[in-house]
Amino acid sequence: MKTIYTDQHRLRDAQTELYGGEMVKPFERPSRADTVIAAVRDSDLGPVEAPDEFSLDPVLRVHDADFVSFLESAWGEWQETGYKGEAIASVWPARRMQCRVPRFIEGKMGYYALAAETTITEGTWAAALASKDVGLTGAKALVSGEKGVFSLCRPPGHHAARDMFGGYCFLNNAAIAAQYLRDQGAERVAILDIDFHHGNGTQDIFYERDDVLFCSLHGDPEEAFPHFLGYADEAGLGAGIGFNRNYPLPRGTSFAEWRAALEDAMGHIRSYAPQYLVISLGVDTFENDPISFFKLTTPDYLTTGELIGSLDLPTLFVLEGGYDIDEVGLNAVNVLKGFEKKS
Ligand code: OKP
Ligand code: ZN
Repeated sequence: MKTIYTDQHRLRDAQTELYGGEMVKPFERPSRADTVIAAVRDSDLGPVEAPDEFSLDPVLRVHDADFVSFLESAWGEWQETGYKGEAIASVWPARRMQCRVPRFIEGKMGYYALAAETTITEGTWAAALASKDVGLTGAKALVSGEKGVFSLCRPPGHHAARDMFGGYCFLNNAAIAAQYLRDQGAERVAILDIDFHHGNGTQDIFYERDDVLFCSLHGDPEEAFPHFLGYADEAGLGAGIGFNRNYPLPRGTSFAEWRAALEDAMGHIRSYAPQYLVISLGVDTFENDPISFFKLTTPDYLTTGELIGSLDLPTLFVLEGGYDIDEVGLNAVNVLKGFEKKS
């Protein structure tokens, strides 16, 4: 299968992440994508191609215009204040306060942020734009008849909601790609999110819709980020009832337990009979991931790819998380290899 990649991802190179009360070097760093592209090149997976450039139109199909303008101007506005550090949210419209967008950047940061760990920096917007191009180019290749494509997106996207950034995400690459597939004529698209964290942004975007099925396997929000979404009883709303499925799983979840949830989700995807499948491919389910608590091993990713391949659907893999820098490449490529073996 083709891999879509650009080194524009390097423009997202934040120096700080708020973690455990300290400012640390971000877990979501450029070397992640370096490891993944190196593993792709070392494998016999197929060619690596540069993305096409898309306008903001496909972005505005899933994100609010005011949010997109905010992302575009946030770093400039932060600099104008004279603050020395990276742009970071520190105040929120909490319970019983007003959900209005204030004028000053510090207030805007809190309005549009869903968490404080993710800063906005000089190249963040350019990198986020390039990342969505990587996703859209993969989707376009599927429309042209490719069976499987890997969009090596960075920064990731699945926490980005209609009007919120955070969890290392700015634009929701998988959601933008899925909507693009709908707009190219597909009646039904399924998104399967196998990143360790709940894809709250993707869920938010499609929650009231029956034309995009969203299934997510993740660490139980009682214990894992993003903490305030991802429970099993979130089934969708209005027309979307029954088209959102969450599989929160406990600390220490093994591959056997994770696989049972995956197969249940796959059953629902099969009955939905989508024209395309989008996989939010995070490999932070790995046993040695520094910020997660599942116990998947490197060979398990091959099996995961084979299982996904057995659905026999045109499939777009969109990279999300995975923070064990040494193994993220091999683990992600194993999913793709397993898929190719089976499909
Ligand atoms: C992004 B993606 C852990 C704090 C976690 C943010 C995690 C964002 C994950 N104690 N903070 O889904 O891989
Ligand atoms: Zn994750």
